[in-house]
Amino acid sequence: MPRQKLDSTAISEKLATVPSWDIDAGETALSRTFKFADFSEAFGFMSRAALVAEKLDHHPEWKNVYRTVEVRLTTHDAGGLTILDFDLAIAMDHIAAGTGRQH
Ligand code: H2B
Repeated sequence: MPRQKLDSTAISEKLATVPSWDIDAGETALSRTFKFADFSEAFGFMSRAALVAEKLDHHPEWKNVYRTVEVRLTTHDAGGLTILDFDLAIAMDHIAAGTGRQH
């Protein structure tokens, strides 16, 4: 049941695996701002993340301005956080770690 909404206990446990991400007060979304060396690195990150998103059939809300990418992850179908949000967050962390990310 990957698109089953996680309860508060499960969310707390999963949060420990994504320390670079923030959670909103209502525990409905994860967010992280990535900053890269330049636009090319930022867009490269987005391209690779897009392929993972398609594979998971789970898609980010995001915004790119030059070398910054703001990401928000939530599961619209569930109205909150599911395991898919954490899976995508971890995948994005790994992709960013292999690029010219600066912060
Ligand atoms: N992405 C996100 N973030 N939340 C969803 O609920 C969602 C999705 N649902 N990608 C998927 C697509 C669904 O619409 C398709 C039909 O599987």
